[in-house]
Amino acid sequence: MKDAQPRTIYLKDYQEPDYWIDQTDLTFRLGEDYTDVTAVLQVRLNKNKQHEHLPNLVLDGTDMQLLSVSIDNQPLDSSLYSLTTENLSLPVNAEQFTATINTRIKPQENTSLEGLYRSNDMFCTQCEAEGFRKITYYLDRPDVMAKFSTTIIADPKKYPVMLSNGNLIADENLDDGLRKVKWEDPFKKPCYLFALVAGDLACVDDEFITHSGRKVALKLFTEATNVDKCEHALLSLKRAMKWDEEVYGREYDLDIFMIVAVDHFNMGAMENKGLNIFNSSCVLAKPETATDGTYQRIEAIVAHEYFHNWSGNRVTCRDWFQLSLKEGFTVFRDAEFSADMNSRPVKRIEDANFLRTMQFPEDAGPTSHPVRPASYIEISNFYTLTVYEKGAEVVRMIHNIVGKEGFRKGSDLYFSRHDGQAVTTEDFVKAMEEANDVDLALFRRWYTQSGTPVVHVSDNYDAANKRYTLTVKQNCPPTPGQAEKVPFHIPFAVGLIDALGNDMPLDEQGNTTLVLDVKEAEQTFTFNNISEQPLPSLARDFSAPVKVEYPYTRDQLMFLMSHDNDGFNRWDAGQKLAVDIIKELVEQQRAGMTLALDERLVTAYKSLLTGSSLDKAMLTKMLALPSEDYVAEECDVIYPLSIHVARDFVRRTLAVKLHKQFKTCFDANNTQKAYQPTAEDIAERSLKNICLSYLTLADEQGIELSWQQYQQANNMTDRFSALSILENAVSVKARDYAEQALASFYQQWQRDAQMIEQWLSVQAGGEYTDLEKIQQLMQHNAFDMKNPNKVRALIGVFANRNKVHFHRDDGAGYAFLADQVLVLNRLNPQMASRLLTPITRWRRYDEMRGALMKEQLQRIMKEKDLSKDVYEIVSKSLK
Ligand code: B3K
Ligand code: ZN
Repeated sequence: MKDAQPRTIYLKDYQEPDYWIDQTDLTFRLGEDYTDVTAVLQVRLNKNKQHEHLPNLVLDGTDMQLLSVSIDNQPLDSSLYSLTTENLSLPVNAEQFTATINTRIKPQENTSLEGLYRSNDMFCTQCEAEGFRKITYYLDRPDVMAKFSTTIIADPKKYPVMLSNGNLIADENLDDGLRKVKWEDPFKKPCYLFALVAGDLACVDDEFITHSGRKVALKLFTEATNVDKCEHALLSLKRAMKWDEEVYGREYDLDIFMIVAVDHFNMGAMENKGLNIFNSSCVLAKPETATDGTYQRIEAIVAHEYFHNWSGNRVTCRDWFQLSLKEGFTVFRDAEFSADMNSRPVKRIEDANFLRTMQFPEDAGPTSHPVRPASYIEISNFYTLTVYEKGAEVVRMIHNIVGKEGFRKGSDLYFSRHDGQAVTTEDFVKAMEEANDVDLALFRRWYTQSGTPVVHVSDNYDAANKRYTLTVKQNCPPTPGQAEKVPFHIPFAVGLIDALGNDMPLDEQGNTTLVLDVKEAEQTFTFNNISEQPLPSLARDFSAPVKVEYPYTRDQLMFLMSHDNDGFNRWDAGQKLAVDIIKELVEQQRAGMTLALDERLVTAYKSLLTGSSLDKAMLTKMLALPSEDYVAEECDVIYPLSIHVARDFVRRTLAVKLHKQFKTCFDANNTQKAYQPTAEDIAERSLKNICLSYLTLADEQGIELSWQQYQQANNMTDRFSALSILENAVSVKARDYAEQALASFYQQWQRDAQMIEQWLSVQAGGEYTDLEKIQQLMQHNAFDMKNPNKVRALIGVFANRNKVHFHRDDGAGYAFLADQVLVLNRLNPQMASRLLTPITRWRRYDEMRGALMKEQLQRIMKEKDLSKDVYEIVSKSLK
C-alpha cells in the first residue's frame, strides 16, 4: 500500500467541485517507447459554492510523468505547483482560465488495463471509473462534464485506424510521415466516457436509419482474422437501437456508432460515447466457434452498452455512489430487451436464479453493501452484483408498482428533466414518483439498506366463512455496518391454486394474481369467497429480491411443478423439491449412510419428460438440477464435497432410472439442422444436450453418443456440450475420448483467442482436473497472466466451479488462489480483488475449510504493497 491506511470515501461528504471544465482538447502523440499527452482545459470557477479566495485547482493524476504546465499560456515553474503521487495542485488567480498540461505515459507497461494501454498491437483505453487520471491530470469525477476534442498523431503504417469519441473532423498526413486525425464529440461528458483506439484493424460496416429518418453509420473494428465474427453483434445492435426507439422513445444522437473488439479487457464492455470498447469474447461470434450462450450474451451486452447512451451518457451519475443509477437501470433495460427477443419466462428464471445464486451470498457476506453504497475505499470494488443485478430488481419493482405505461411516463420525465446532467438515484425515484403520483417514501429503503429480506408466510383457511388469510412477516439479517433494519416495501405477487391446479379468482374483476403491498414487519391479508383450501403461489415472477419461506410439503411442490400457472414459480417448485432432497442426501453422506433418493423426484422428472406441455426452453430449465452453488447458499454450513457427492448421486440415479425417457427426448430433438441462433433452435439444442448429459452418466452407450456428437457437430454449441460432458465423465473410455478431443480442439483452434479461453475453462472446471494439472496449464503457451480472459478461464473457473479440487482438505487450493492474487495484485489489482471472492466467504464453510481460507486472507494482508482493491476486500473479509 502507498498509504498506511487507505482512505475511505463517504457519500455524506459529497461536495460539488470548486471548478468546472467546459472544454477539454487532448492531443496524443502515440509512440512505441512512450506517449505524450497534451491536455488543454477551459476551467471555470464553480459559483454555486462560496469561496473566500480562489482555491487551488487540484487535479487527479497518477502513474505518469508531468512534463510541463501552463496557465493562460504562461509556463508555470515547478516551484509554483505541488505534485504528489495522486494530485497536481495549481495556484489560480482568475475565475476563468486555460490550463495546458503535458504528460508522458507508458501504455506498453500498463498491465492494470486502466487508462491508456496496449492490447496486442493496438492502443486502447478504459477510463471508468477512475482510469482517466492515468492519462492526464484532470478533475476525474463524473459530475465534471466537458466537451472533448481528441487529436491523435501516430505512424499510419502501424496504426492505420485512429479513433476517438464523436465525429472525425480532420485527417492529414504530416511532413514527418506521421498522420494526424482529430475527433470532436458535440455532447459534453464526464471523462470516464472518453475513449481512444489506434491499431491495424479491419472494419465491418452497416447502417441504421433512425425513427426520424437519420442515417447512422455502424462500424465494428477488429483484427482482420475476425471479420467473419461480426455479423451477430451488428444485428444485435440494430435490434437494440430499434427497441429503444419503440419501448423508450430514445433515438441515437450521433451519425456514427463504433464498436472495437479488444483481447485484453477487465470486464465485458464499456459504453464510451460513440465508441464502445468490447472484450472480444463479448462481441465476436460465428457458429463454428461460438456457443448459443455466447450468442445470447453478445446480444445482451451489445444492447446494454448501447442503452447506456441514454441511461448513463446523456444522463450520467453525479458521483460513484450513484453507480446503480446507470447500471441497475441499464441491466433492467437489457433484461427486458432480451425477454422481448427470446423467451420471457426463461429469461426471468435465468436472472432470478443468477441473483439468488450469486448476489444473495454477496449480500450476506463481508462485502455486503446497499444498492447505493454509503462508502468505499476503491470504487472498482463496487461494480458488483448488488449494484448491477439487485439494482435492476429494484428498478423492476418500481416498474411493477407504477405499471408499464407509468414507467414510460417516469422515464420520459427523467430523461427530459436531466438530459446533459449528472444526477442521483434520488432524482430517478423522484421522476417516477412525480410522473405517477405515487409515494415511494418507504420504497427508497431498497437503495440504502443492504442484505436480503426473508419473508415468512403462514396461512389459514376458514372453510365456514370461505375466508383465506396470509400472514406475512419480514426480517432482514444484520449486515456490516447495519445491525438493525427497518421493514422494506415489498411488492409481493400472490396467486391461489385450487385442487385441480387452476388459479382462483381473487377479486371481483376475476384477477388471479394480486400484488400485495408488504410494508410492515408483520401484515395479514384476507381473501374472501375462496371456495376451497388453496395452495399459495408466492412472489410470482420473482416479484421482489427476497427469500420466501413457506412450509410446502414435497407433495405440494410436485403439484406446483405441474400446475402453477406462473412460469417462474413452476420452475422454482422443482428447484425447492430438489434442494430439499439434495440437502437430505448431504446429511446422509455426512453420517456415512448409504444414499437413498426420494422416489418422488424420479416421478416428477418422469412426468416432465413424458407428459408435460411445456415448451422446450422451459422444459430444459425444469430438467436442470439446482447448481452446487445454489444448494450451498441454502445450507447453514457449506460442506462442498458432500454437496458435490449428493448432487452427483441424484444426477446418476435419474440418469439410470429415466434412461428410456432421456433417450426418447434426445432422439426427438437431435435434428441435424443448419445452425441458427434463433430462440427456438437454441431451446431445442439445450434440451437435447441436457438429455445427452444424463445419458452419458447412465452407460457406455451414452459416452459413445457424446463422442459421436463431438466429432460430427456442425456448430460449437453441440461440440462444446459433448466436450464438457466427456471431460466430466468417469469411465476410462470417456477419459480417453476427452483427451483426444482436447488435443484436436487445441490443434485446430490454437490461434483463436475465444476458443482457447473455452479450451482452458472446460479443463479448469473438469471433475478430473486437479491442482497439479491447473499448475501445468499455467505454463502452457495458451495461458497468459496478463490477459484477464485467460485468468478467468483457468484460475477463476477452477476456484469457482471445480469444487472437488479447489476445496481439497489440505487447503492447497486456497493457498494456490492466494498466490495468484498476490501476483495479480501488482499486475492488475482489479483482477486480483475479483479473483479473491471464493475465500472471502470463509465463515460460511465447515470449520476446517473456514480456518484454511482465513489463513490465506491473513497471509495476503501481510503483503507490503497491497493495492487499495485487494486491501479493501481482504480487510473487510477479516473484520
Ligand atoms: N460501465 C462499464 C463498467 C466499467 C467497470 C470499470 N471497472 C460496463 C457496463 O456496465 O456497461
Ligand atoms: Zn453498464
